[in-house]
Amino acid sequence: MTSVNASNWAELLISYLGGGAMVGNSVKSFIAATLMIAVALGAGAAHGAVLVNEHFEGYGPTQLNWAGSSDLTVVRGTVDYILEPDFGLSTPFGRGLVDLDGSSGHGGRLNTALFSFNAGDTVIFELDASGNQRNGSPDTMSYGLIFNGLVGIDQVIARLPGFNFGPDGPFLASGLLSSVNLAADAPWGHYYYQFVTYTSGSLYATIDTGSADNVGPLIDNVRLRIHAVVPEPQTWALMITGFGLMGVALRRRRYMGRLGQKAPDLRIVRAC
Ligand SMILES: [Ca+2]
Ligand SMILES: [Ca+2]
Repeated sequence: MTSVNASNWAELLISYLGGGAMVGNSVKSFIAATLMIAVALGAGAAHGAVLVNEHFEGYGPTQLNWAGSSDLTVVRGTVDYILEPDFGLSTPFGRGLVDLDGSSGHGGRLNTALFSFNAGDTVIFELDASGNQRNGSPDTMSYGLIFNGLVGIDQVIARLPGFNFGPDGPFLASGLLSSVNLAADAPWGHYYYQFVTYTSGSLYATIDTGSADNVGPLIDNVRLRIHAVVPEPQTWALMITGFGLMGVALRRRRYMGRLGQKAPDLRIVRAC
């Protein structure tokens, strides 16, 4: 079973690392404007990037106290790389998986590298995880993203077995972390975060466990993506038209002002 306290989920999202704060409605319009400007300035930078796509395949036989991969570095404790069916463990995704609690009595933590993002980017972090499959005691697993200071995020979605959050926001947050308690027989499930940034910054993803008996949660399919916002061609046409009309309106207003007359509305200006 996955144990999550729904009532304080939002609180967990925005303040787990401290310093989080809700953004008031009055600021939302400013945020929207900032996002719009960011989108406009982002022209030509259209791209999407899969930064981490680790399925734990192709690393050979089982390696206890594994050194990690180029995408996921062991930064604390140890993890085991498992090639099924060793130890009776299995994954529905290929044959390779990772036991977050290695063979040293110190559960492991895996981090990705640090990646930068721009305002308006969409960030998606996800992984699959199961209980330890060895009739051991339940294990905690924490996973999420750590920011380089306070970052503005919006449209936050969090999905995990039996629980859905969002989309909600905006929030100022220094990270998004979830901690779940996985029973030994908890089946493979999907753990997912998605949000849009409205400030630039950098982040890394982290996965760890509090397990310390060499029998920990199992993980597979760790993915991190950051997609730049790419306005559709018709959106660009609309924005350019909008800017053009604003210019016309301003010029018209100045002209009419000199004549001492009330400026007409935009629709009349267009008719000129
Ligand atoms: Ca795999
Ligand atoms: Ca182990």
